[in-house]
Amino acid sequence: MKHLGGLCIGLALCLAPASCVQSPAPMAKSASPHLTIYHLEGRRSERIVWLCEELGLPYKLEFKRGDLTGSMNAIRAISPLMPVAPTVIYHGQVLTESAAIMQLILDREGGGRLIPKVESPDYPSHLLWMHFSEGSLAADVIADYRTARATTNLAPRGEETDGQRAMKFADNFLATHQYFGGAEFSAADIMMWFPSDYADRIKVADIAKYPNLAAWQDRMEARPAFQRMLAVARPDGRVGSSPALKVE
Ligand SMILES: N[C@@H](CCC(=O)N[C@@H](CS)C(=O)NCC(=O)O)C(=O)O
Repeated sequence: MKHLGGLCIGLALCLAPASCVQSPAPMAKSASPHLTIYHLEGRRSERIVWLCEELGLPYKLEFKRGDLTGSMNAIRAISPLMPVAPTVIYHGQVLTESAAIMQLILDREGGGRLIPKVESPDYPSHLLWMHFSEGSLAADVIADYRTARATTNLAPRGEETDGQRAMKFADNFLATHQYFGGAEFSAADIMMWFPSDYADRIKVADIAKYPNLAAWQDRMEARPAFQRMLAVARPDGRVGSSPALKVE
């Protein structure tokens, strides 16, 4: 993937989607967004930024560029008992859980976009993947990672790990579907991208072994809204102070 323009972002920035990529001028006071996304570079908070960019919704992004600890301190200040990314302030309410935040935004502001019609055959799959992304894939991949760190042995003698099994299940679905929402791109794709990419990033699963997932990831990363998300949410093409990711 090639991406990322030279964009400066401070600790707090008001963003008008689409218009922010080249020159993220702060929004006028009257247009002050009702959504503030507390963000860690390269983490799940990118889902909410990506969603807003897909929908064309304004938002304010809070993070400390290149400083995951500083970004986390800002999160802790508003959500001391559950300091995780994403944490958002939406119409004055402090909320966590990316799927719930996405659902809320879609219910209130999506106008039917990015969710298949409830009566359509795609809706059950969309729901499955919306929840599988955190309930199984992310959970299993992160459990694998912790096991690997604790034991220096991810799976005895080539056995499939739970994270790899979850990757295979997702890959198999994409053999017959363009998107996790079925025929059309949906919020389920936004939910699934993070753990699929993360599994490869933290070496729990080699994405090359899951060709349908790999091709789908490329399609996701080519979306203009995804690129706009990267430009504002990973302005240096890297995660906190770690080396640059996917930047050639
Ligand atoms: N299920 C939650 C998971 C949130 C979460 O664990 N976020 C990570 C970043 S990707 C985090 O903040 N980790 C910091 C920590 O757990 O201390 C969601 O989907 O929002």
